[in-house]
Amino acid sequence: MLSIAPAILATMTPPTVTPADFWLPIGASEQAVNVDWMFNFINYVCYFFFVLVVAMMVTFVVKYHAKKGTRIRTDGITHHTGLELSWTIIPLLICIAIFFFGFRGYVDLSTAPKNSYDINVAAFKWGWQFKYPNGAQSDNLVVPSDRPVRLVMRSSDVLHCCYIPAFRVKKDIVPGRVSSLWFQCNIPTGLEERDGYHLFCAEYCGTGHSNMNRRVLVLPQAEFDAWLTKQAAWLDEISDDELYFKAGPKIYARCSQCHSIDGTDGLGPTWKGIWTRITTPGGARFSDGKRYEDFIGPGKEYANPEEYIRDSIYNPGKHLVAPFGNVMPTFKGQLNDRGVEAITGMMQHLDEFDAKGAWTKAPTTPPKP
Ligand code: HEC
Ligand SMILES: [Cu+2]
Repeated sequence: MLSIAPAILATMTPPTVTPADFWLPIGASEQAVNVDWMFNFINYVCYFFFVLVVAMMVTFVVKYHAKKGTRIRTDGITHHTGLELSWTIIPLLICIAIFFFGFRGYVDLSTAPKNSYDINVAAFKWGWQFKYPNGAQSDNLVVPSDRPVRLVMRSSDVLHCCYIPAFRVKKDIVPGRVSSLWFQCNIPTGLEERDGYHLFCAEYCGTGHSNMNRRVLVLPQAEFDAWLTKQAAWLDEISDDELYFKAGPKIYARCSQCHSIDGTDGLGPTWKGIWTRITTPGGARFSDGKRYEDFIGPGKEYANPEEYIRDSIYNPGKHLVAPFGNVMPTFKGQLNDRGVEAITGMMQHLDEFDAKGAWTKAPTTPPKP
């Protein structure tokens, strides 16, 4: 008898993980328990009535079907008060229960606890930028475990939707509005990208929609704090001469959905030969008919090519490379001077990188001691 007690206790304290099953992926947030319970409740109600309705239908078809050679007319059927009351009142009670539990869950999901940790989220075509209170930024969402986290979300262009299935949270991000959602996850994942929970944009937002898949990495508070400090200063920790190959590829990951380095034009012009193109007179034309030499050079709009690249990153719409559209988002406030320096350096040394942006000069096998 005694051995059963812990098992009963375990069912009384709600678990913080619900294992994946046929319908739902693993539930890794505190909210998941309630969401899953509601989902399963509605699901079982549906099974019950499906079986009931089909069973009665089959029974009646078999029992009352017209037999060969008989022509029986039934008297007009009036009604059965008891039956009608029960098939009205029972479903009504079930619907009220679903509304009650659903509404309570909705209010809970929409009201973040006061001690939540806020992370700013910018959704854009096509990617995410996660900004932390100390100024750090990241490409995947990194959050502390064992405390509520609130995402404060804005869109810089069209409708996007932040969806983290494992946390059972999902919220539209409407341009011009601030939306928020919150969750608490108590199961750390570590910093390995493949271990993270999926984060999707769940609102079809154009050709690059699928580039918005990211991971949510959950770290215990102390590890999270350490990561945060390091993340805020990551560009400063790299020495000047290593900047273009250590920081360049990481930054390029945010440009690669539009800019290739293998010579194929995408949404934006390929970067293959970009440095030569910009610095050699007679290069590509802009939408307004101008060429690079018309505004790059001493005394002109940009004193040197570096200035032009910097301005292309901060004010992308100013000079449009033909025939491309004005679709590049500004990276003002997201890439600082050192970031621009790193990516400019990468453009000057593109022959040292492979088609995916990995630095090929890196030693592939560690030198023997
Ligand atoms: C959503 C697509 C998109 C993303 C993401 C993007 N760009 Fe662009 N970029 C464009 C387009 C389109 C153009 C051409 C039109 C223009 O000049 O604005 C362009 C032009 C440029 C130019 C001028 C190129 C030239 O040949 O003169 C530079 C430099 C540039 N981008 C840098 C970047 C950097 C650095 C990043 C990443 C940090 C980036 N872009 C991310 C779409 C993008
Ligand atoms: Cu989107």
